[in-house]
Amino acid sequence: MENTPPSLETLRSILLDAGCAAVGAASAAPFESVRSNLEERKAGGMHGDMHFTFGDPARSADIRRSFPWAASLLVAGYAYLPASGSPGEDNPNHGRIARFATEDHYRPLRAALTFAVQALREAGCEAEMVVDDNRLVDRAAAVRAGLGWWGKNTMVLSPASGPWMLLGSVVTDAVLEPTKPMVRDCGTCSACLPACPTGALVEPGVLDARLCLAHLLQAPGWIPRKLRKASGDRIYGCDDCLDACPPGNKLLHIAAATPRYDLLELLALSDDDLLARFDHFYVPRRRASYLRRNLLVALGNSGNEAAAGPLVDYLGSDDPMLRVHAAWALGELGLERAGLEAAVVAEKDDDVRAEIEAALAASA
Ligand code: B12
Repeated sequence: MENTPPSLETLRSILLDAGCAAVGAASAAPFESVRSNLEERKAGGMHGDMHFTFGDPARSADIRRSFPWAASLLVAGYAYLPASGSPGEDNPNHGRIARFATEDHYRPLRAALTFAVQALREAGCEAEMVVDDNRLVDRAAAVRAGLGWWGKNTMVLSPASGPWMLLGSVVTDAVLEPTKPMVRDCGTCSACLPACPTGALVEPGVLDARLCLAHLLQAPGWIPRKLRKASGDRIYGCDDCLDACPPGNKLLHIAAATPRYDLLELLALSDDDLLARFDHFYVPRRRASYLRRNLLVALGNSGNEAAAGPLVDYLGSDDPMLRVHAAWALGELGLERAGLEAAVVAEKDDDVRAEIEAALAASA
């Protein structure tokens, strides 16, 4: 077995040939400010009860706690904005999915990183792929490896791909020559801050996940009533702070329009089919009801009267969360007052009843 690790140039070629847009290397030393940032966000409740990297900040900010042999991080960015593709027909019954999730863009990123892992292992090195994993804050690795800079929307922005880049790393014991971090920032631009529909970017570079639609649409539980309208036609994810970001926005002019998805058609799928249709989404405990909840809210915002029948059916659901969101949607649409009135009388759960009453008040 050969003992010289492949050079960064060799690894870069492997990753670029496999479709990555940007590659760099960095030391695997701990990320001190990341740990304190994670702890501060958590202490202030801004993590919105997420675990992920917030579960154990000391571990997520120091990759050597997971891989004691780690010397370097080889970091890659995969630009996922599609240059072509046909947008679905735009009508009020259609919803959208954030661009990172219209298909499984992590798959090609992981495939590319696997080639780099193989090259390192063939040279006798330790190498493990870490992508969207709780053991590493991917953006911190990317900034240190010179792939981009911290944007005020908290995204890592790259000169060529703006915020439209997924990130992943290979942790290795090979000592790779570090790439120079980018000396760049957003300057006076803060277009993303007012663009957030819920004001979740509370300061430049600071996101309160309790308000972030991308978080709420993938979190368990009820979507807070005051944020449901702002959720608009979203089914999963939110791109507003990326769309508004000039390095992101300029690329939208040359990209395909995002596909649209028929809300009623999706709602009619069985749990298994709905989960299979979006098997690359993060869905808590793989419960299809969280996707249904999002569809109900989008229908409430659709203005589509054809939603009335299916929504009334959901007033009789065994799942209190679905009764609540169906009632809200009917209230917003101003439809089926009689159905809502009957549901108030039948409802045994106090919290759900309060929501149905609010829906009746909204539809009055
Ligand atoms: C938890 C998580 C979320 C949460 C919280 C996001 C957040 N901002 O923290 C939720 C569910 C809301 C989310 C949403 C999205 N996510 Co996400 N998410 C993650 C995850 C798993 C961990 C992120 C994390 O640890 N955050 C912790 C906090 C502390 O980090 P931070 O907010 O980035 O904070 C940094 C800045 O504030 C900076 N900073 C501190 N002070 C200051 C001051 C200024 C002025 C500035 C500019 C910066 C700055 O330092 C902090 C770090 O120390 C990573 C995957 C991973 N394992 O890393 C993906 C990841 C960050 N997500 C990603 C994506 C694509 C998204 C979405 C775009 C998806 C979508 N379209 O719906 C949205 C974007 C929303 C947004 N503006 O962040 C990509 C980002 C790629 C990129 N180019 O940046 C990642 C890296 C996944 C991946 N492997 O590609 N995500």
